[in-house]
Amino acid sequence: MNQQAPRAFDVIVVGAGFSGLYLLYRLRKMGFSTVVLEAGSDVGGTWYWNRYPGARCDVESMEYSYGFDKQLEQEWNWTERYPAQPEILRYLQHVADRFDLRRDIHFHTRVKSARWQEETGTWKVRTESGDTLQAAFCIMATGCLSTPRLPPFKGIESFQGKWYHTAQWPKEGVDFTGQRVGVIGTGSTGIQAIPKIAEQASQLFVFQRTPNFSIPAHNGPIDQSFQRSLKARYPEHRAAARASFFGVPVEMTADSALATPPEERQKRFEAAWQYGGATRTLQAFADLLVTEEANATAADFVRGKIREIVKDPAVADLLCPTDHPIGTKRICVDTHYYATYNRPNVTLVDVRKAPIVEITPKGLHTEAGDYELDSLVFATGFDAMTGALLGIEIEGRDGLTLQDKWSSGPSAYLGLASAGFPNLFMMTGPGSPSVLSNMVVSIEQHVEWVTDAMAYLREHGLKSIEADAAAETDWMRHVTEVADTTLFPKANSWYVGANIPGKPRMFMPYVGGVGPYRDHCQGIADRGYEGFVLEPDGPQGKVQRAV
Ligand code: FAD
Ligand code: N01
Repeated sequence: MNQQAPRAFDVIVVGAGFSGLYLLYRLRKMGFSTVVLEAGSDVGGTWYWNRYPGARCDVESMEYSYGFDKQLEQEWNWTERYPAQPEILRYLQHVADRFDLRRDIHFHTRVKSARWQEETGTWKVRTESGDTLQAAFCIMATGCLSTPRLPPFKGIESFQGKWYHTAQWPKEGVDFTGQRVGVIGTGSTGIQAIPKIAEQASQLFVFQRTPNFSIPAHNGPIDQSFQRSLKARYPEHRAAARASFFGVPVEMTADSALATPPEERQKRFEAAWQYGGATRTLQAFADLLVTEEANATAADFVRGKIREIVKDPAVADLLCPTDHPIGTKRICVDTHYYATYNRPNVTLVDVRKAPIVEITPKGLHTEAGDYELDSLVFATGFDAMTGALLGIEIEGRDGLTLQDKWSSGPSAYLGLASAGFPNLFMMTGPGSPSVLSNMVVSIEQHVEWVTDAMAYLREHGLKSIEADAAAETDWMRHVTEVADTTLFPKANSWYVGANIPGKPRMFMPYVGGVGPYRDHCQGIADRGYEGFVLEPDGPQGKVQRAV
C-alpha cells in the first residue's frame, strides 16, 4: 500500500468488482474522498477470481454491463452473446482505466475489521497487514459470491496430485491434457467447467451429489448489426431492464401454464429452450414459480430434453433433478453440458448413493470404490450472501458485532443497511433482489441510491444515517412473506444457506422483483429516508427521525 496516502477519507469502499468500481466513479464525481480496498491484485471481483475453464455469464452481455455512462456503453463492443470470463475481466479493466480508477484502489489489501468510533463518528478499518484507515462512511462491496467454500474433505492434505477450487483458479490456467481428472460439484460452475475439462482430460469423473436443471446458452458471436441496433435504443432497453422483474427486459405474461393447452405450452417451452438462457423459460408462464403443478410442466419439459440428449438412460436418469422445483435454485446455463456425458472419457459418479469417504494420496475413495486421479477440481460453491460480510469483524454501536446480530440469520433494511451500524452500507445485501437478478442492474441501483443518500446528508447538514430497528424488522418480515408466496423456499439452495452446515436457514434475497424494489427504495428516499434515523451534524443536535 502507498505509505504516502492519507489515512482519513470520506468513504472507504471494500471490494473492486462491479460494485466497488461504480461506487468509486460516482463518489469521486460527487466530491467524496474515497479509497477502495481490494484483496485481489486487480479489479474485477467475481471475474478476477473465477478463471476456471468455461466461466462466462448467464445474462447476455448487452445487459450484463454498466448503463451509467452513455459513451462507455457505445464504445465497448462485446464479441459474444454470453462472454467468457477473460472478456468480462477486460471490460472491467477498461472501465478502471477509462475513468482512471486504479489510483484510488489499494490492491493486495484484505480488510480484517471495521469498527464504529462513537466519539468521532467514523469507521476505523484495519487491514490484514495492520494498516488502519478511517472514514465517515464504509461501504461493503464485498460480493454475494466471493467467499469460496471448500468442504472439509478428510485426507485432502494427503492428495499427491494437484487440486483447485474454481473460484481461486490459477491465473496461468491449467492444462489437463492426458490427465485423469475428478470434478466435485454440479452447480452453475461445475456445469460450465465440465464440458471444457472433458475436452482435455484423458478421463473425467464427475462426482455428483445433486443434479441441477440446466438450459443451453446457445452462445455464439454477437451479430454486429444487432449490437448496433440495440445500442441505438440502449436508453429504452436499460429502462426496461430496470423496471423488469429479474433485471432483464423480457415481456411479462399473465398466462398460466396449467390453463394453457399442453401442445401450446410445449411450444412455448421449446421456443424458450431454442432461444437459450434461463429467463425466457422462467417467464414463459406467470405461475411457474408459484404453484408446484405449474412448475412441474417446466421441470418435465427440461427432464425430457435431458433424456433426449443423453444416450445412456441410466446416466440421463441420474442427471434429472427431482428434489426441487425448477428455478428455485439458480438455473444453470450451459454449452454442451448434457451431451458431454455421451463422451467415452466421461463418467458420472453418484455420490448421493455412495458418498465420498475421503481423498486419498492417489485420488478419491467413495463408499462404492476408488478413483485414481491426477487432478481434482472443487466446484463446491460459496458461503453466499453473508460469507464476505461476516468474514470481516464489523463492530457497530455499543460493541454490537454483525456476527452476533446475524447469529440467527441476516437482517438488513432494504438489504442496504443494518440497525446498530450507522453509515455502513452493503451492496446487494440480504433482503435485496441481488442474486435473483441481473446483478449489474441491481448494483447500479444500489450505488445510486446509497450515494444519493450520502449527498442528501451532506446537503442537509446531517452526519449519519442508520436503519431504524423496527423498519428493518418489518422489511425482513416482508422479505419472508413474499418468499413464502413462491416455491423458492422449497429448495435446499444456497439462497437459504442450505449449502453450509449450521448456517441459519432463511430465504435471503428479495423475491419481489427488481422494478418494484427500485420503486420502493425511491419512495423511501422521496419521503426523507423513511425508516432511517438521520443524525444532524454539529453539537448536541436533535436527532431527526424519518421513520
Ligand atoms: P464481487 O465481484 O464478488 O467483488 C467483491 C470483491 O470484494 C472481490 O474482488 C473480493 O476480493 C473483495 N473482497 C471481499 N472481501 C474482502 C475483504 N475482506 N477485504 C478486501 N476485499 C474483499 N451475476 C449475474 O447477474 N449474471 C451472471 O451471469 C453472473 N455470473 C456469475 C458467474 C460466476 C462464476 C459467479 C461466481 C457469479 C456470477 N454472478 C452473475 C454474480 C456476480 O457475483 C455479480 O454479477 C457481480 O459480479 C458481483 O459484483 P460485486 O462487485 O458486487 O462483487
Ligand atoms: O456453487 P453451487 P456454484 N460433496 O453451490 C456440490 C453463480 N454462478 O459455484 O447440491 C459432494 O451452486 C453441491 O452438491 P449439493 C450462480 O449464481 C453463475 O456452482 O450440495 N458435492 C453442488 O453440486 C450460482 O448459483 C454462473 O448436493 C458437494 C456444488 O458442489 C452460484 O454462483 C457460473 C459437496 C456447488 O454448487 C454458485 O454456483 C458459476 C460435498 N461435500 C456460478 N459440497 C453463471 O453461469 C458441495 N457439493 C453465470
